Amino acid sequence: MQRRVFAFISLLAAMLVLSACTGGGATTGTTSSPAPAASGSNGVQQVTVTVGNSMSFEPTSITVGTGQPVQLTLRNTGLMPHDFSLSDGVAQPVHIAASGGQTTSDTFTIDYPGTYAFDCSMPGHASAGMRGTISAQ
Ligand SMILES: [Cu+2]
Repeated sequence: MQRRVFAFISLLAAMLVLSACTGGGATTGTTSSPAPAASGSNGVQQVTVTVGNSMSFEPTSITVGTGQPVQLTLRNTGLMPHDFSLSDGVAQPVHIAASGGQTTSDTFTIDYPGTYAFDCSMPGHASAGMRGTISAQ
């Protein structure tokens, strides 16, 4: 019995070493684990926020994983310029600007769990309703 257990453990160890050598196991059969709300390669979370002429963000609340890169795409369907500005929860302030009809994206990471406010820094836009929250879990 002892021998069998030992053999099993060494088999496990060998498998561990093997999977470590294949570099992250991206191609191994662990696809059943549920992905976070966003998808993408290398654990980058893809989030799209739409802005337009209605002085609001869609969606107004975003949930991401803590410590995982977020690629945020700002899609501006309106006529005037807007931006996504986030200064809390990130190492460096995030400022993603898109002029009318444009789509821009940038990547950032929220290092600590929490709920942080973002807004549009164009004069008057935040007070007109262009604010939202991003929660890192
Ligand atoms: Cu705006």
